[in-house]
Amino acid sequence: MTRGDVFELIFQVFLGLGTLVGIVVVLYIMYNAYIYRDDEAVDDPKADSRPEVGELPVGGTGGKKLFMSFILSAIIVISLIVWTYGMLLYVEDGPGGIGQGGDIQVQNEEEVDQYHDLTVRASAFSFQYEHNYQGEGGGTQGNELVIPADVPIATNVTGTDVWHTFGISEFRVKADAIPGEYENTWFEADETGVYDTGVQCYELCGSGHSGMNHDLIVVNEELFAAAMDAEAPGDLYSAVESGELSVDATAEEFESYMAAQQSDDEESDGGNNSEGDSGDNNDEGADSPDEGTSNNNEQTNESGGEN
Ligand SMILES: [Cu+2]
Repeated sequence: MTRGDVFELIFQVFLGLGTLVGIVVVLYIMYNAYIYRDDEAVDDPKADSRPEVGELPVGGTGGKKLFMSFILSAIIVISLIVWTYGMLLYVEDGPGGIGQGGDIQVQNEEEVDQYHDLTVRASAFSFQYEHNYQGEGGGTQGNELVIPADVPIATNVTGTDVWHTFGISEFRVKADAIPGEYENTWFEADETGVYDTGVQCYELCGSGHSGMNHDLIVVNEELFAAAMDAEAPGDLYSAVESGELSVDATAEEFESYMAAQQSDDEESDGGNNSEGDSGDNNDEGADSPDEGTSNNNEQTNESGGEN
């Protein structure tokens, strides 16, 4: 159950019970208003039980109804409190306790490793994030956060300069990023997709605060595992962000994307110079090939000099 599911359920239960209690109370009021109505034409069927001004209405049965309504309300309210509190504890602890009860502590990175298969350490600093995937295949990412769907993710949040707050409103998670403190929490994404400005800073932290929001990419578990195996969550992020891979792509599609990327890199490394040269020569060399060549050399020299 995701954090969103919990809050949705709490909302539904309160709405349902509130509606039910409201209907019962309103109907009972209307019923009483009808049978105790002031009408000469009808006999007063409740003459004996009609309450007097200043008296506690006993309903003719020694206060039984009053007592019952009090007990019933108490049962409803107390069970709501107990149940809701339990649900909120689940929100803090997470499935299997990976949320660590929202503990705030000072700890080192080795301890973070032990939490769960996937722990993301989010470090906020003015005015960026650094996302560190703990565990096998992990590594450090910049602002780019890509996660698998339907996997509870342990999150450990800290800050390195001023106070920030790491938050993903879509998945109802928020944790303060305070220098020297590590706040544990968790969240789970139930749907794949690209969430525009999904990761935001929720603490006014300085002039760059409004720019501290970044897309969150949620992919299927298989695709994410493939990216972790290749130690390339960053490549997966940019592949999805640029539209070259869908969030529901398969591991094979990711592998062929990576292979294509690599051969592209090799091609551009090896072929850039010759391509560039021939292009320039064709354009400029139509009138006078010598001029074109000398221009090229000048440009090369200039840029070399600047560097
Ligand atoms: Cu901020």
